[in-house]
Amino acid sequence: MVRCFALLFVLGCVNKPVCLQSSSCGAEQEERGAPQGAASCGCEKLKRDAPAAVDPVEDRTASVDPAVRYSRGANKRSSEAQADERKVQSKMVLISGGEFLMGTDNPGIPADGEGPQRLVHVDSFYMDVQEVTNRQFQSFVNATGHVTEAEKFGDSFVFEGILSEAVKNQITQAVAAAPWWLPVKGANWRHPEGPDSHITDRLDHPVLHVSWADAVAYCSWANKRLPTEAEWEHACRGGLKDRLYPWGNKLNPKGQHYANLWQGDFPNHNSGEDGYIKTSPVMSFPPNGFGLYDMVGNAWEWTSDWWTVHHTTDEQHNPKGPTSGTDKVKKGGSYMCHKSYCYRYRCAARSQNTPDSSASNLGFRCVSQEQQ
Ligand SMILES: *[C@@H]1O[C@H](CO)[C@@H](O)[C@H](O)[C@H]1NC(C)=O
Ligand SMILES: [Ca+2]
Ligand SMILES: [Ca+2]
Repeated sequence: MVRCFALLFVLGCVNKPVCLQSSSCGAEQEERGAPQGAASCGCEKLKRDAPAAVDPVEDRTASVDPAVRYSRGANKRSSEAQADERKVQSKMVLISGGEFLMGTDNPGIPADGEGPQRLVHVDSFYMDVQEVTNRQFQSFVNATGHVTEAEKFGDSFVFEGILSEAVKNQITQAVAAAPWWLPVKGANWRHPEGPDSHITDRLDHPVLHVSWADAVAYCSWANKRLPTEAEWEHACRGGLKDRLYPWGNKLNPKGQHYANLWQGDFPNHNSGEDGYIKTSPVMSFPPNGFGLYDMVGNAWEWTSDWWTVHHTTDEQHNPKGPTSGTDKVKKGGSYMCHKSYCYRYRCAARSQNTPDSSASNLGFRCVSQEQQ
């Protein structure tokens, strides 16, 4: 039976939460009882089916702490292989700690909990200058045999506008309220638009279709970790105070594009004025003041924080977000973001997905406390 996409998906790129309900899911939902959140259409999540949908034998990441499973020590590899892996790892830069103003008092999307603006202190850390690429993720998978959640589930969400006709024609589950997101069988990091696509011509693009756990597993293997939201936002701001974007307040200073976003009429027409209608090779746009590339645009980036829209104005030191939750925070927006639908390519902007979500516009980068 076709696995039902239980319904809820955060359009990372839609101002108003929209319920994505698979039209073919009705019968199955009823068998399983009321679908969570459907009544309120609280559709902030791309929500997978119950974990039972995953073969427990295959679900290796769930039972073993990824930090143990994928630590360098746990994987016996030749020093030559390890040297090769280091070569493909991202360069990191030191992000000096200190106080910064997190969030904004002029929220572009108030419902996202962008405010209030608050004083936050973060300690120094190192950050990947780039989003983790397909090549880097491949080197991790080669070394560890990691199987991503999208591969285990057998499908992932892909933006309709980048699918081939052949793949589109095979999709029977129409998504009612936001037809541009389609659950595609066989879509995963190796096949970003489904079985007839591949990554050999985009090894330097951000890896996509990775769940939160996949991202954590990669960073742990590399002796790194995901950034907290506060670290990510401090890094995004690049030393500027109270600005919208990593480079300032103007979207296109001097007519130049500073990020891979959407130009045109979402979701029907992407003019690709910035050079890319899908992802771009990492580091194709100018870095911010800290030397970080693609902090906004290209791929959304997972952070380690659980999602909440309520923030204290008391000064925080190294805040890590709530201790539990249902969704993880993602930052930065993607190549699908346009002001009309997804004004989320700002440092203060934020969105969320369930940790097992994966999609054709969601990736990550890692940080570490020590220099690698
Ligand atoms: C991973 O393994 C495949 C198959 O051996 C190889 O072609 C590829 O170059 C490897 N990738 C990396 C990044 O080491
Ligand atoms: Ca673009
Ligand atoms: Ca990004």
